[in-house]
Amino acid sequence: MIIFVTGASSGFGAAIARRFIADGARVVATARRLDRLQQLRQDLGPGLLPLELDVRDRAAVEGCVAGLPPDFAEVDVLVNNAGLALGLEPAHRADLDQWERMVDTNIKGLMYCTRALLPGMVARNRGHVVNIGSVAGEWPYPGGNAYGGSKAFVRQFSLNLKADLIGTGVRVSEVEPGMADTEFSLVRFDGDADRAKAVYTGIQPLTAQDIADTVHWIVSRPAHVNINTISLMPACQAFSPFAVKRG
Ligand code: NDP
Ligand code: 8X3
Repeated sequence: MIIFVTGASSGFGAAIARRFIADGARVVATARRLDRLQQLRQDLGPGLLPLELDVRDRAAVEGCVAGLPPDFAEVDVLVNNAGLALGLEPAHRADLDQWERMVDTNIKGLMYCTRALLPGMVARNRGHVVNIGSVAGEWPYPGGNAYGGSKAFVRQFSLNLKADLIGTGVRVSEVEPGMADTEFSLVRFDGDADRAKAVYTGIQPLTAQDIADTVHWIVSRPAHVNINTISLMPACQAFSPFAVKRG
């Protein structure tokens, strides 16, 4: 089995790469930080192919997929994991550049990778697209604005992909995690390690391994079973009540 993972240099993506390599799969591990991917290759061996890729670059995505070496070319599983949240400001103060970066990465990057790899899967009558959404795509929270919007796209796009791919042997799944301790908050708060650490202080968040196990379970169901959506949160997380401003 050949797995193509975006955002494999950290967090969920790195854990997903490890999980599938442990199973004997071959993994195309992509991200912008090639040094991290090369370290992963040293740890995990030649079954992992590290490739530098910025998913926002449409031509680079197409070139990367078209140029895969024969041993890694017939991709069975695409895990669209690369993504990020930037900032937690309310919409009227948010940085429009950050909104654009989230759209370019979480939405457009995911579309580019999907569109590049799907034709091969359909032609082989075999494949699986696993998209990493978020609970933020289903439930609003203050400051979630464009991030939550981008993940709502991931949810609906995944369902619509499944509608298009009926009868092709290609499955589509979406995973919607809640709070998980990765570099997510470090990125969201622009490298402010104290602020990022505070997000997970005094709680037991999900781990990258939890998400890797979930993706692995989804992919290893029998071919006639399509897991549409999985939403998971740490036990300590729940939903907000409606906010009511009085006076
Ligand atoms: P990390 O910050 O640890 O990992 C994010 C990964 O995305 C990195 O490998 C990064 O690699 C990659 N990435 C970011 N931008 C690009 C880009 N333009 N091109 C290619 N790769 C990129 O966070 P997580 O592992 O937590 O995040 C993974 C996914 O899970 C994201 O889509 C996130 O939105 C989602 N998620 C996270 C949750 C959490 O609480 N942690 C909860 C719900 C969803 P590099 O910088 O090297 O390019
Ligand atoms: C990340 C999950 O709850 O921090 O997508 O927005 S949350």
